[in-house]
Amino acid sequence: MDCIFCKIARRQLPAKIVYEDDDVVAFNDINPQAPVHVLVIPRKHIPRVADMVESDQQLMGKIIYTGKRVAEMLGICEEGFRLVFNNGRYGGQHVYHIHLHVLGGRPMGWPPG
Ligand code: DGP
Repeated sequence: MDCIFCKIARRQLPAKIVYEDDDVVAFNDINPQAPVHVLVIPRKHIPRVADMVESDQQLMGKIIYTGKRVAEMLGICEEGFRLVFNNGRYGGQHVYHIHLHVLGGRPMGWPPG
């Protein structure tokens, strides 16, 4: 699979991995938008939220739970943090392997751009 996030998950491309298990991998974003900016991905290649199937529900719940655990590990849980899934072109998605952005360490504005 010629996908950069699949390659990071297989350790064929370098990344600063902060957590991994049999299902998910969490690593620092290469272009951080906040003091903490981690991406949580499933090892399974799912391109977009729009491509999820019913049987992906538990895995995607684990992605969110991992985001919360990463926020705890990196000390941003109490102040607050943001979880984002960009989906498709208008949603601002650039890498077509589903990923959860975990952003924190500064106050976030709303609405997003
Ligand atoms: P999105 O726009 O939602 O598809 O976010 C993709 C994110 O992936 C973006 O914040 C930058 C990050 N990114 C892209 N390529 C790499 C890479 O090779 N390594 C790492 N660590 N992050 C990457």
